[in-house]
Amino acid sequence: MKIRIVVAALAAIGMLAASCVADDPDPVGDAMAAVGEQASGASELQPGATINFVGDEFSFTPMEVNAAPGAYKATFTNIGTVRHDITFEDGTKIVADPGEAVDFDLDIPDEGMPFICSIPGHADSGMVGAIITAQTPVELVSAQEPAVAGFDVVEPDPAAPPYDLRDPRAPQRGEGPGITLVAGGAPDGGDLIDVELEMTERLMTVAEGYEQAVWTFGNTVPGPVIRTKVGDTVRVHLINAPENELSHSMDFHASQVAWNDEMRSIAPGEELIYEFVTEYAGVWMYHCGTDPVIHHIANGMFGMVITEPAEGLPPMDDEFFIIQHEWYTGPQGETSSMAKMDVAAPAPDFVMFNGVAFQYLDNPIEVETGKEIRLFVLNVGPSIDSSFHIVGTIFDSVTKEGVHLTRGNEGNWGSQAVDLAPAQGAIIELKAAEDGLYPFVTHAFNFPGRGALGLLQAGDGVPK
Ligand SMILES: [Cu+2]
Repeated sequence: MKIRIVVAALAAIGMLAASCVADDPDPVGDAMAAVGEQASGASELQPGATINFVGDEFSFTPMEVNAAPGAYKATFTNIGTVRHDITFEDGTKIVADPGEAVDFDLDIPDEGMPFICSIPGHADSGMVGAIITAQTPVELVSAQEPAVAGFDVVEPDPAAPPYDLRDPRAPQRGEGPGITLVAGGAPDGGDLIDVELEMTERLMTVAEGYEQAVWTFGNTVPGPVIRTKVGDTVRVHLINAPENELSHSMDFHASQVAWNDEMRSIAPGEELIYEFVTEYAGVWMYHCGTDPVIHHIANGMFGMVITEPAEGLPPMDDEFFIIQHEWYTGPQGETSSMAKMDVAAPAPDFVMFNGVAFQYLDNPIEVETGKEIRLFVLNVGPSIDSSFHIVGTIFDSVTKEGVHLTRGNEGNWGSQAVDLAPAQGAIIELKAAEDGLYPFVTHAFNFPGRGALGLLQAGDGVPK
């Protein structure tokens, strides 16, 4: 039932018409009609028949096929907007891009067999099914129901590679990997920030002893910080690496563009140009918006755009960026757990700054005593609020989501913690009053012990 509603809704807004094969005027209708015929035929399919499977975000139709053991023809049609596969227990794996229908041979064993979409997150989101025969054991049939029990504990692996420390210094405008500032190079005569951004899938140590299969912008988690000024044109050449397994996309919160144009998903090997003019100042999130969005964000596909006012921010010696996010640990060497992150009350295994739990506790960020420093802080979630606080300091200048607390204001008001819901950002200024250590945390205090704890070190870190 669910699939029909989703298909009808997508067809109504024209998405499927735009993304499906051009030479079939009604690919969705045709695929669904084939499935419908199958369902209305004999209750148990016989060898030699053709079995039609349809996949989309995120289900198979049918979820259950009753068939006698034997050899069949089969077709897998992807009517969704991202790549899917149908993978059977015997190892048969058929991949179909959006709008594609793939014919294949299928041997059904005596006891039947389950099938899933093997793309990370897709089975957890509902892409599971089974071929049932008369001999299928009852416990295997019931095993198709999604598990609701607790999650497995993932043990640390002493052999996991050490993590790569992320340099927290904020880049200057036009600075960073793949980023070029072309003065006067924009179509409107303004400055152009040119960004070459490849989306990759790789292994990364996200906490000591925990190596995960992450998805990235620019091969790092978080992706590169892109710094601009109001009025700049940002031209991003987005590449989905050909060796990747998944479709990906980009959503710049700093931009105002149509969701189904620049933000569309692209398959491995595809590229697109995402161009926008930065009209508003702020600390903006960017992220992959491909379904399931929560998994693509949580598995590493996020980053920060800093847009300064047209006249620029007052210069400051020390500027850093801090991005808070959650990690829902999957098995060692695999992606984060979609099942863990997608519950109503999520319990992340780690909450961390700039991609790795505790990295700035192990490697304190050095600042100068008594000098004002500037932090660009962003919470990318995907689901949990941050209360950003630095022990032993008071924030005297805060610009959060367009609201400004000014240093030296009448009454001398200050700020102790900046509340950032997922996708909110702020510029925070403060100073370390004396030599020593200043821990920074989210003041939601169940999380510093899970990784959201770093240190600012003023002077040599030793109080005088
Ligand atoms: Cu993605």
